[in-house]
Amino acid sequence: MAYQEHPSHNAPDQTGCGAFRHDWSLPEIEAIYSAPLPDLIFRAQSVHRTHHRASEVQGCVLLSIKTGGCPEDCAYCPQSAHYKTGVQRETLLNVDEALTAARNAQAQGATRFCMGAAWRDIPTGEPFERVLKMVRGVRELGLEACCTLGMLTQDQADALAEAGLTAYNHNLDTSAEFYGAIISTRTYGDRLATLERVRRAGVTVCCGGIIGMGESRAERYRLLRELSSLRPHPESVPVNMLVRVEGTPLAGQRAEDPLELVRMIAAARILMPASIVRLSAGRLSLSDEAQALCFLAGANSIFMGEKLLTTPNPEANDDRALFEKLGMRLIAANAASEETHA
Ligand code: SAM
Ligand code: DTB
Ligand code: SF4
Repeated sequence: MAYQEHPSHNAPDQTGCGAFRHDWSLPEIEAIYSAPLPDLIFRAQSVHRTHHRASEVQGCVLLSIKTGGCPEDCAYCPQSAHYKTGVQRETLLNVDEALTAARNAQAQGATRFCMGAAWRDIPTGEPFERVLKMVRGVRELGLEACCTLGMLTQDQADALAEAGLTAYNHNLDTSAEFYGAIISTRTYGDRLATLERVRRAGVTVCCGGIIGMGESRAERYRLLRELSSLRPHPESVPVNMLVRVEGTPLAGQRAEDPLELVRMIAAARILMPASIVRLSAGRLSLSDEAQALCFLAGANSIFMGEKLLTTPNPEANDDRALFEKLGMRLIAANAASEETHA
């Protein structure tokens, strides 16, 4: 039987009471995540093809607009001021620098431009006004604009919405239970409160996590339950594999099995059918075959370009060759902005 492809690649559950479930139980999530791999992939593909075009991937490019010196102590992060990682502290970029990078991203085929700042929370005054100008400029280019700037107030969320921000990235990273082992300078509740403000402002939510930090599968089930209980589901769900950076407390973690990443992506796809699932940090440590499995599992977005925020990412040529080999393509610009505001 030929699977029907959904005309809209992402039709978010805007009401929160649509066809999508927000009450997945831990035993159900465990059964999905730990199913025999062929069964898991088949189920993920079936869901994927109902809501997305299976051979298309959204290209996003990241830019660190304010690097290093972050007061938070996230154990995975090279930008935390608590660790000596060699990342130099820099001031906020100017608007022209950001927009030049956005134009380059567009020329590379990206349809979303994501700007990240190593802030605990967004400062007020000129720096925030500058970020708003960046957002307006990115939108004027015809790109989706995403920001990840730490915690924000309702007024800041509303101002970002007003500037045309498409999405705000704010990850839960792991389960509430494991959170304290990774971050001590803020709580899970702080994170959820920011997500709530983003939602209330009418900006779409980009929220996911990291695997490979020493968490058990049970912690991943809890993260997946948390993400899928958000109403509506986050429109995009980044799944990162830990990039082990020298100087961070997690530098000595053992390398995660790529098949765990495949399972995590497949489970996210099944639990949150219409969301964009982004194969995020960690691609450099994956073979072409492992990345292909991630796409089979339902990943339909990647970060392109040689750099994530501070760590390396596959070269543009390598990604081009990979897509060619897989017969897959980037979502074209005019089809990409269907991630509507909720
Ligand atoms: N300061 C903001 C915040 O924490 O929301 C934005 C920037 S922060 C770098 C964005 C996300 O990048 C984190 O939530 C985390 O999921 C991911 N990240 C950071 N360092 C990572 C690493 N070494 N490996 C994988 N993901 C990482
Ligand atoms: C996300 O979930 N992953 C991206 C993006 N959102 C901001 C960031 C990955 C950062 C990896 C470490 C670095 O390059 O500094
Ligand atoms: Fe700061 Fe974000 Fe890095 Fe945490 S993840 S240290 S909040 S930049």
